[in-house]
Amino acid sequence: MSQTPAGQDAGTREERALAALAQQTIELPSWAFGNSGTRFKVFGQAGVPRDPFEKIADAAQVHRFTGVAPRVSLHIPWDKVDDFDALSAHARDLGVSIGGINSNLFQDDEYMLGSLTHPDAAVRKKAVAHHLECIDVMGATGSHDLKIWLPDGLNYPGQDSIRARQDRLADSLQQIYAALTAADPDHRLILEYKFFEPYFYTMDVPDWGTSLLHCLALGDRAMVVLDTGHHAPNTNIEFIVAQLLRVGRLGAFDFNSRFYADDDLMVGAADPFQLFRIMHEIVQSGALAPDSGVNFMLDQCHNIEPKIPGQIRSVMNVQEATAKALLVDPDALLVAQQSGDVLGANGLLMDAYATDVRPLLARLREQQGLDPDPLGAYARSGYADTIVAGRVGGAQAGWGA
Ligand code: LRH
Ligand code: MN
Ligand code: MN
Repeated sequence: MSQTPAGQDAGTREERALAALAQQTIELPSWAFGNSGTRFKVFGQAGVPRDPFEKIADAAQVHRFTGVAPRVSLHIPWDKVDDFDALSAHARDLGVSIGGINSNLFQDDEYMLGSLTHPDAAVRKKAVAHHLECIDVMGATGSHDLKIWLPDGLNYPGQDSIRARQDRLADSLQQIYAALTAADPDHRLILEYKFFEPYFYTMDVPDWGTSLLHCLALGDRAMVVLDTGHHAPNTNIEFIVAQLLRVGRLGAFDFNSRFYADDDLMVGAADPFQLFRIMHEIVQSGALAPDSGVNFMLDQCHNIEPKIPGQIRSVMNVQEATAKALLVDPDALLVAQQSGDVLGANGLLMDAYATDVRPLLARLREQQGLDPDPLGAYARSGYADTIVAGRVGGAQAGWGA
């Protein structure tokens, strides 16, 4: 066992890391299991789910082989079913549960000029009513989080009043929040931001500051969602993480990775070092604890890679970044930081990042009675052949469905 100068014993740190990793959970998006693509082409894959029941069955496979993905987020109306009680019972039977409920404000013709911010009160009313429906789905499925991504925005200066749209948004959100907390005071409204797309002059919730201001006005059950693909290039995302954790308003992540825009690629694929830096802030703030209120969700689309292995790989990438962050020696880091040891402090992070944590994660899986190689175990299970043989005419993830 190695010993760092002022810090914990490395062996002890590994044991603590294992204990923390055993508690970590990652939520999967139902839409990752359907066909998806770019606006140029959707490549259909054999065996993809034909309905929400089959999406949950596939998500349960990710949990079966990783042991850390016990919840599935739904997107309404993509995952609308006649009987949500039956859907959640189906999830339970497969060893998973329903996570966040995502509303959808980007597919109706009436929303061309906005939804919760639309100048016409009748359109805003329709958008608010959709959330009341989502709140009912939460009741039926046992979900705690209503997740809102607002696709509203403007393409041209002068097109509408930026300020009036904020006022309308505040009013619409207030109505939704009141209904949500009346249904259950513990339920949360989590508000996602995105700096561009589908509008390009301005979005109505373009950044974490705007999201936070609305959350602060709503109340303490309103939190910010940070989608890692929703920032301008080179944005220091871990700074935002630290800032939101400081004020107790980081509700959830939508993890994915990007090279250019909102690419929705597998998390940790484009920039594993960024993911490590984010997880370092999480670990330092104690936000990895299951009761911290931070929900670690994936929001990805597997356009060319197989869906279930794509999700397994993503879960493993989050686990690897987390494990590395847990190996940073907090005591030695504090000493280095307080004594102005710039290189020493940075070196502690880089040493942790350079550690091969795959053996540690293999140990974790063995402790949990799992195969140490989730991707290999899934491939050997024969599940992929079963769904290819059994399902014909799979559904699209969302757009164009
Ligand atoms: C928007 C977004 C949001 C949606 C999802 C499908 O870009 O990140 O979270 O709900 O994609
Ligand atoms: Mn998202
Ligand atoms: Mn997105």
